Amino acid sequence: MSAFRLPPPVYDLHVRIIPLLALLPLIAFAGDEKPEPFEQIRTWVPDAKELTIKDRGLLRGHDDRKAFFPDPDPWMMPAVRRALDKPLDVAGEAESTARAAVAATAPWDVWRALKPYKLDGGMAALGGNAQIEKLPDLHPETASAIQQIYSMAVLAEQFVTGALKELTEEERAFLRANLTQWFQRNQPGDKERAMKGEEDEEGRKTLMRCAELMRKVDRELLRTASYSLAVRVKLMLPMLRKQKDLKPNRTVIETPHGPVVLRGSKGGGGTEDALLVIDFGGDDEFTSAKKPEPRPVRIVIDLGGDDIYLSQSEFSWGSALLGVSLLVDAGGDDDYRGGDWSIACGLAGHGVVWDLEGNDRYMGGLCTQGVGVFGTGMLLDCDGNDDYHAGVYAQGFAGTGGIGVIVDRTGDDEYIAGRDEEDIWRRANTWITFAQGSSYSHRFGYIVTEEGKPRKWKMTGQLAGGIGLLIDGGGDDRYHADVFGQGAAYWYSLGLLVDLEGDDAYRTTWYGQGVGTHAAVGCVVDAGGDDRYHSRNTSQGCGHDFSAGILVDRGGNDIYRAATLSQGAGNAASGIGILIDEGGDDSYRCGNHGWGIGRPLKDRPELAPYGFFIDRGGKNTYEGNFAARRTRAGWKQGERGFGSDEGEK
Ligand SMILES: [Ca+2]
Ligand SMILES: [Ca+2]
Ligand SMILES: [Ca+2]
Ligand SMILES: [Ca+2]
Repeated sequence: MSAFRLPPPVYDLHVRIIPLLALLPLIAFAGDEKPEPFEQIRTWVPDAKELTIKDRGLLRGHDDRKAFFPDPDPWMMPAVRRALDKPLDVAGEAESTARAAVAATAPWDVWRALKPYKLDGGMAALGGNAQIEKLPDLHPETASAIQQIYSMAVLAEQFVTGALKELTEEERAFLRANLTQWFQRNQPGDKERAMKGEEDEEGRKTLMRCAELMRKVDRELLRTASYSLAVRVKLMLPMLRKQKDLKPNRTVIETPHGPVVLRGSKGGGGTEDALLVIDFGGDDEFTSAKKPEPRPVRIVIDLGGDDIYLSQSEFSWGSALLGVSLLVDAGGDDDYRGGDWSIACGLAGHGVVWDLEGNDRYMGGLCTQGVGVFGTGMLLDCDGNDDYHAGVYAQGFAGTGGIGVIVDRTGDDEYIAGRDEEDIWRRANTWITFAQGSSYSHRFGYIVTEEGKPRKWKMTGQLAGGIGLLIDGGGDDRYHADVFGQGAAYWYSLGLLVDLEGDDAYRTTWYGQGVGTHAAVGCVVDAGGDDRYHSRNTSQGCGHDFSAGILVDRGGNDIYRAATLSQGAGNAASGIGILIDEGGDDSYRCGNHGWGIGRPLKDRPELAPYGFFIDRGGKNTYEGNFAARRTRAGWKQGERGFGSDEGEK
């Protein structure tokens, strides 16, 4: 299928280029008490309705509203709806959630920390009494732990079977064959066909049928399967470690539910396609099968050593399609070499990677490293300086009905995404990334041309998106994405990046660093350190078209660089853009349309956008077209652009 996945450029260019607006001085503060930054915004715009995306004409203009927007939309995540209702609350909730998440040392605690975002339901089950008939000679506690993990795996398999029981064989096969079309690379000719007004109708119908079928899946039961496994394995880790070394380097025990593989402490290679793999140490190479069995449950536990995890197939290494998968690596510097749909990826299922120690390297292509669609993908890295490299739709990314999350607790980490999917819509040599706390979903349709020129996007259907989170605790980190990344969301989605400490560097090109586009909310919170933010366009606290984009930096001497429509910019109908810097000596450069500006659409003036810029102190410098016009008391650009800088002048 060749799908026109990405937004056409015409919609973005629909914005009227407005002349430089008169900048009026504004009396900002009445007393000595400084209100909280978001309170400050509320004093600027006392009408709460103006500061919500909801009820502001969002769905007007669509010919067949009921067909496209079922009410209630079964795939609208409650937290996405809440963010669109109250965008000013998003940053605070993201930060407190992140603080709880980095305090977590195991997946269950991360799920609990993510409570504000996750769907209700699902629990950790206690039961399960299946036994492996013949275990080799092991420390008695280790043998008991293996039995308990096995019995939980069998129970989890029953949960998965129960979750899918309303689907016929044909429907299951359809989902299995087609769900990965949810996100795929553009095909040659896609853009040309879209420009000619040809819709990929078959692609739309396939995805809509998948979404229909997914409504028959008991996703609460799938969550229960995943939670139960994670809790059981965590409890059993100390007992597994009682077996200090294991001599036979490979023992395979066949069970009615698939092979159980015990790997010795010497290290070595091996292709694995099992229900349960436990490695007792040594430097190992784990290779996924080229054509693995479609197992509903997979568990891999590595107790130590520097390991390589090699993907030869989709849904390998803590990744699942219509099932659950858990990879626990308890020690060593590990090298995860994933492909597409691998490494902590859940598609209509749950995929979890829990790495406890060491400096690790994660590599992958599309849909990798904390990706959830109709389920969750969680990558919890507890320690070390880690490198994350991916192509597209990755690193804390979600699609319809999903949550995708990376929680990296500490260390100097590097997150790099790109050079995989060329951005055919904007400019050559830029890359679609949708990574590092981002979410995206489908707005199907085609481009309508008039006199040979693209004019508008004709929508033929839609599916709401999910919630993508990247949460990083301590350390000096580097974030590098390109087009759509770093707290970026598109179409009824929420994208969040929270970095709690250290001197960090952020780089994107377009739609990055706290950006929402077309009915979505994106937010970055950096809670400390001297940081650098580089982007070009529609970034750094920018809300475009019924969206909010928020960038909050809580302190340190920071550098902000952008070309246009950034640093507190609202664009098109009902966009809300917010940049808040709470202290330090900062340097701002924005060529155009920044520092608190709302750029309205010519034909929808009643849905005017807002832009807010607040710097709470320090000695700040500005470069850009508006540099000379700021005043100590604050400033205003047009009717709906507000700025203030309380620092030294
Ligand atoms: Ca290891
Ligand atoms: Ca780390
Ligand atoms: Ca950091
Ligand atoms: Ca900072």
